[in-house]
Amino acid sequence: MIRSAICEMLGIEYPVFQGGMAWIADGKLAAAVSEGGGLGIIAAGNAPGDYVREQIRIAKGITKKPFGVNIMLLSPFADEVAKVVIEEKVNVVTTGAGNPSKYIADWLAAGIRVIPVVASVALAKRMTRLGASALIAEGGESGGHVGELTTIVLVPQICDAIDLPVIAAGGIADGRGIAAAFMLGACGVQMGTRFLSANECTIHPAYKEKILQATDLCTMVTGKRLGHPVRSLRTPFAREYAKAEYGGMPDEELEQLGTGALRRAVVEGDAEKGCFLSGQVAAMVKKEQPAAQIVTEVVREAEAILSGASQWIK
Ligand code: TUI
Repeated sequence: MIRSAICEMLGIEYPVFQGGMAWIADGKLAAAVSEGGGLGIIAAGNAPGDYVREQIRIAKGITKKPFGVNIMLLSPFADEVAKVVIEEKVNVVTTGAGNPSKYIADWLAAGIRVIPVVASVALAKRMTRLGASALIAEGGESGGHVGELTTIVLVPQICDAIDLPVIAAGGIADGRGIAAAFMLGACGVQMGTRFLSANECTIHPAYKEKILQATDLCTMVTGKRLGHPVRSLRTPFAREYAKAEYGGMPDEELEQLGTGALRRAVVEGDAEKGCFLSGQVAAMVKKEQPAAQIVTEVVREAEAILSGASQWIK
C-alpha cells in the first residue's frame, strides 16, 4: 500500500492529488476524487469568491473527506478567494501561477494546510521559510501555466533543497509515473489531464473526445512572449495564437485574442476558437471512468511496480 507522509498529514488514503484545473475542477469532481481516497481540489481559476464558496459547499454536501481549493494567483479575484477559503474552513489550499507569500500567514492562522505549486528551487525555499506544509513541484510537461524545468529534473532538486513532503506533478498519468515520482524523492503525485476523462468531469464532450484521441505530439506551449506560457492541445486556436505571438501582434491585441478561449473549450467545445488545456500525457488517457476508479487504478499499478522493483537488482 503506497501510504506516505502526505497521507498522514492530510488524512487521505492515497497520495494522489487531482490538479486544480481552472474552469474544470468543480466541487463535484473534487468530491468524487476525495471520496475515492485521493485529494480532490476545486479550482478557483478566474472565478469570483461567490462561485468558489458555492463549489466548496457542493463538495461538502457530497463528501466528509478532506479536499482542497486551488487559487490561481493571476486571477483578479485572488484576494477575495483567499478570504473565502478561510471563512469556509477548507482543509488544504494549493496555489498556482505565482507567489502566494502575502496570503500564507492568514491561511496558517486559520489552520489551513498550505501547499504551493512551485516550478523553481528559489520559490520552494521561500515557501518553506513562510510555513508551507508541503510543496507541489510541477514540471513543464503539465497542462496550463507551465514553468521551464521538466518534472524529472525539478523534483529531485526540490527534494534536495527543502525538508518538506514533495508532491510531483507534470507528465504523470498512471502508476508508472507515480512509481517514477517516488524514485525521484516525491511522496505523492498530482494529476490533472488524467482526470479530464473522469465521468464526474463536466467539460464539453468534444473536449473529452479530443483528449481521448490525442497523440504524443499533440500539445504545444503558447504565451511565452507575455510572460505566461500555457500548454494546450495543438488546435487551430493555438496555432493562430502562436502565429500572432511571433508575428508581431501588439500585446493588448494578443491578450484580447486569448480572452475567453478556455471557456469556449470547456463550455462550448469550440474546436476552432477554444483553448483546450492539456498536459503532454493526453495520449496516455485511454478511457472514460469514474474518478474514484482512476485513483485506485493508478495506485494499484504503482504498487505492483514498486513491489517488483527489486527485479532490476541482481
Ligand atoms: O497554475 C498552474 N496551471 C494553470 S493556471 C491556469 S489559468 C491561466 N490563465 C491565464 C494565464 C495563465 C494561466 C491554467 N493552468 N499550475 C501551477 C504552476 N505554477 N505551474 C507553474 C507555476 C509557477 C510558475 C512560476 C508558480 C510560480 C512561479 O513563479 C512565481 C514567482 O514569483 O517566483
